[in-house]
Amino acid sequence: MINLKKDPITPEKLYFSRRKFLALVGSVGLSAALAACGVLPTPSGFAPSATSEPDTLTPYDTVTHYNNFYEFSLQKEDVADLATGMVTQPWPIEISGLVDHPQTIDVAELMKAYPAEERTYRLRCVEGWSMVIPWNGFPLHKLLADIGVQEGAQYVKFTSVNDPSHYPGQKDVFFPWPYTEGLRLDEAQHDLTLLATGLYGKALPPQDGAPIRLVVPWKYGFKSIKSIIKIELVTDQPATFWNTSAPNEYGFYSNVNPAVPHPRWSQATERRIGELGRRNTELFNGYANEVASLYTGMDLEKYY
Ligand SMILES: Nc1nc2c(c(=O)[nH]1)N[C@H]1C(S)=C(S)[C@@H](COP(=O)(O)O)O[C@H]1N2
Ligand SMILES: [Mo]
Repeated sequence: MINLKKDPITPEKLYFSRRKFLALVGSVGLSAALAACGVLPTPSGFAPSATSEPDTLTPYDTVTHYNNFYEFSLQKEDVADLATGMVTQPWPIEISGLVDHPQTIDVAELMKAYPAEERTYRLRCVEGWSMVIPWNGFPLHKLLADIGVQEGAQYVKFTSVNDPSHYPGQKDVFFPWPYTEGLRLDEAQHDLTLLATGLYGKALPPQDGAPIRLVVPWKYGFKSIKSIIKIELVTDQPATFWNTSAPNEYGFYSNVNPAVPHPRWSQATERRIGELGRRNTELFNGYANEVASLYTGMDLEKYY
């Protein structure tokens, strides 16, 4: 466990050597990857050579220079530069709606209340690429428990920054700013659902959603909303940025599912950034053991 306050700068090397150690003693990640390559069908047609390499961390430099953050730019390589100088302190977050203790609290206070854990997650973008990122943060359920979720709350709605004078991408009137996202309450309460405040043991860089962003590893990357300013407990399924922009392309659930193609792209395979071939995409991004029970009896093609 990494406490960001005590250890703000942990060299990447430490993570790589620790990773190697975990692999030697048989980490969950490694055994899961090996099991998967035993059961996956042989890639057909469009998949040149789906690799079954175990997960390795995506280098820090890649994680911080290949970003989707439309508030800044649609160009992934441009976001890091444009986000330099983003002011992330102070950063009050409004927590409201159907809660016992509505309040506005600064991220610094949240970080004191909930010491950061290290969680390495695969991130699968709907565009067909993926990364493996060591996040630091705390599970959302801890905050929800303390804030007191009231009877009747069924969804959690998240809202990002909203200020076209600071975020040039917000001048693009095509999009329904601010960026919003939502989770069903049980998804929000799942232990995998993280509020991330760091990566690689360092404070979250602006381009990755400083100072606090969501990470929901079994869903497409766009559910992992960056630079959150509001968390609301609501009764009705909230409108989301992508579902509002293109409802036929982006559903509310957005669970990673190789069997349900996006209208413009197959989702069967993915390119792990830094690798040559393509990998087979796994149902729920490989987290089925943990989350499949949330969707028992649901038609995943209808609720895409
Ligand atoms: N506010 C906001 N959050 C966002 C986005 C965005 O444009 N704005 N892009 C999403 C998409 S499409 C992806 S794939 C991930 C990318 O996170 P990363 O740049 O840290 O890898 O952030 C998600 N969160
Ligand atoms: Mo994405």
